[in-house]
Amino acid sequence: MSDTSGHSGDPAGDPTGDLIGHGGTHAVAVAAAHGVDTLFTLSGAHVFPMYDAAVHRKDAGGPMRLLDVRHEQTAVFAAEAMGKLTRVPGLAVLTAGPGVTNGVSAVTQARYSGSPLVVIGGRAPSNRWGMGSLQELDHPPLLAPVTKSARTVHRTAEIAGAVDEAFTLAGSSHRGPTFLDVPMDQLFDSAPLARPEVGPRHRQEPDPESLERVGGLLAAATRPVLVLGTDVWADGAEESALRLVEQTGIPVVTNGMGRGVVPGGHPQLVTKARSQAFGGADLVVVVGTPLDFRLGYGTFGGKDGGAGPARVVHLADSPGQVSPHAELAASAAGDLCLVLDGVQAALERQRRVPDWSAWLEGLRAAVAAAGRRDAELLGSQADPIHPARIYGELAPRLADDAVVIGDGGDFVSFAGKYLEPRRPGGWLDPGPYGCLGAGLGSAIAARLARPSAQVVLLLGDGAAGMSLMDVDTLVRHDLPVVIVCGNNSAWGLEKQPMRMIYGYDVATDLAPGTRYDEVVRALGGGGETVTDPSDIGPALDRAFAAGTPYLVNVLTDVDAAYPRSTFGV
Ligand SMILES: Cc1ncc(C[n+]2csc(CCOP(=O)(O)OP(=O)(O)O)c2C)c(N)n1
Ligand SMILES: [Mg+2]
Repeated sequence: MSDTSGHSGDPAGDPTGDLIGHGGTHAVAVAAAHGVDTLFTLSGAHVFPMYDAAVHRKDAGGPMRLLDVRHEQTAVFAAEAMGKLTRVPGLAVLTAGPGVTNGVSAVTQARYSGSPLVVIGGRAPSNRWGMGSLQELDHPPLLAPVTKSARTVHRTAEIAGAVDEAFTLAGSSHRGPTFLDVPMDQLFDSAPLARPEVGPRHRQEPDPESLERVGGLLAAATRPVLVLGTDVWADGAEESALRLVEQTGIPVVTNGMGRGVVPGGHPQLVTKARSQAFGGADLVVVVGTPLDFRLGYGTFGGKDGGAGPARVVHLADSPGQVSPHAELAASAAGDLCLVLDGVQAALERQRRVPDWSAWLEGLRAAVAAAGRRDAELLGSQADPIHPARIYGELAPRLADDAVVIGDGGDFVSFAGKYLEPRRPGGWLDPGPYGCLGAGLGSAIAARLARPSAQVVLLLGDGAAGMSLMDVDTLVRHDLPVVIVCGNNSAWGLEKQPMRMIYGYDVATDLAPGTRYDEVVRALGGGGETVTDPSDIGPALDRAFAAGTPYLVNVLTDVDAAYPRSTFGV
């Protein structure tokens, strides 16, 4: 790398004691103060000072890692995944115009998933604004609807404060993406840097009366279910949640990054019997996830011998997250550690000590029956391969701290059904925005965030086409990842619904037997194609041992559709 001496990010002392540096120096110093260790990007001159600052960083911690990718959406998906896994906002830096617009879907995904993320965009220089300089686009109006804040920083001296605000806002409940862009002339220009103080995260206190009411509802319930979602993990409330679960004996269903808070195999985890649990419940307490299509929009109950609908309680990390459309018996908002501990204390103050053991036993029997039904497909000898067989082979090979990433349609739905994480913070799915293409970015971030853990990326063959070129990034940065491609030569999750609605399908077929493993080999990784179910296990073993990015391309049965009861609308 050559030293661009005229633009060095080396902060120099000045007589006032402040550091002087270009705008990139300011932004990188503040990001580092917020705990960022990696800057995800794809090269563009508008943002060169950010790179210069990262490589020449001299303050505590040394250079910041630059992770350069092959498509800006991968940079943003990687930064989003970094935010989810580490609970420190991820940072993506995108060049002006097309760099920023290429990142918009991933920013939107972060918005819907409540992922802490900061995106810094380049911007055409202010001294040429309106004259038609290269890639001149006013980004904030495009980004505003999908971010917590989107603004332009007009002066070098304002960059540090603006970046500090962007990180604080992105990392505060309810978390999400923030965006700022800096005109090129201001980013290259120098000014004294006054470092902002990074304070501890504000923890919002929930209203005690609301918690008391939730305690009362729980004490009165005979068939309650607790749902734990992504924000339980994001708020660091996994221990509070598990304590509440184990001390009360309540049955639990998890979703999103709530998966693993109650470890797979735990006697109170009834996700495998969720339709019996939700159908038979008289009270459903939903924590840290919206009452969206994944939870029947917050309507539960009514299936237990004519019993009415269940009462619903929504506990959220912030008031704006309490779903307005559902009829709620109670709700509370605030830091979820405080909320969950507060609910437990409120329940302990109730005179009635509920006993839900019979209700739990019934659900456990349903879980066991579901497990017996699953076992058949997990061991399927079918030819072509049934996708479930892949999970029958993968599950016993996963360590407790494995990070599992899903990017695809039916293939990922099967993963959700058959894989139950044993620890929280290791499950990355697309969340309610459902954007295909996050896979390689998420895998890059997972490898960096959890250097010694298994990282397994589950890719539909359709989804593979959206980010597979970034295997090149894994290879260049020496980031080994196991990739399993469920190759049914179709956009399967669309093929089946279209057949159901019209009796035929179009635009849902992909080429049969495509050698996605050869793509990975061509990019410097390894891989193989599997057509016989008994070859899946040994292929996975080779993938875990490879020490390079390795894709196991499993040709599966296109007609083995996921048994879906909802299409999400
Ligand atoms: C960016 C984006 N484009 C389109 C869709 C619609 N979509 C949802 S699932 C799916 C099919 C995915 O196919 P594949 O990855 O091969 O998985 P399969 O369902 O075949 O297992 C499509 C096209 C989407 N969710 N996101
Ligand atoms: Mg497919």
